[in-house]
Amino acid sequence: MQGAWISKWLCRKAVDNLSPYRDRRFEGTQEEFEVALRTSTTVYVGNLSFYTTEEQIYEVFSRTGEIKRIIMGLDKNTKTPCGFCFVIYYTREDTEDCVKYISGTILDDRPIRVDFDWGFVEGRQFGRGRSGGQVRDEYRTDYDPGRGGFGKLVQLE
Ligand code: GTA
Repeated sequence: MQGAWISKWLCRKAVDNLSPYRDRRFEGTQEEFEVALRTSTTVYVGNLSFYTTEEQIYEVFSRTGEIKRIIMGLDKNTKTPCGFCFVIYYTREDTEDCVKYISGTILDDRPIRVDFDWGFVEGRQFGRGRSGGQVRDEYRTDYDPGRGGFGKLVQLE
């Protein structure tokens, strides 16, 4: 009994190390989410400039392996890039190398964040913020010229 609890705790720790992010729209159980994170060949890339192109992303991310697909994150209203994307590799090994070696790389003067992801499904490419962009851009209080100036809520004040 105690062994089962310890192995569950160790499993949770491993996922904590994989990603602190939990997608509230993932429809499966926590266990299914954890399996997906551990086996998927998709990464989420955050803190991108709105001006970074798919070609630039291709150039950087193909350093750790052959890329199957890139999906740019878009403002759901304007359909323009809003600072994130998904990159899908062919193999898990390339996916892990990507998180290990590319996260923190400077692209368009900003450190990008690469995170394991549970897998792309249609609709996930759109920002979930009320204004159409990413949620985090609504609460941002700094001025960030690469990500639309002030955060959306500050702009509305
Ligand atoms: N794998 O880290 C990630 C990640 N993020 C941040 C977004 N996605 C991610 N995927 C992985 N790892 O498909 C994916 C989403 C979706 C797409 C766009 O990108 O699964 P989003 O960024 O617009 O919306 O998603 P999401 O993910 O629902 O936003 P979330 O996580 O609730 O909030 C993001 C951040 O906003 C928080 O971490 C916090 O910094 C800030 N924030 C949210 N609410 C508040 C608040 N009330 N006050 C202050 N800050 C807040």
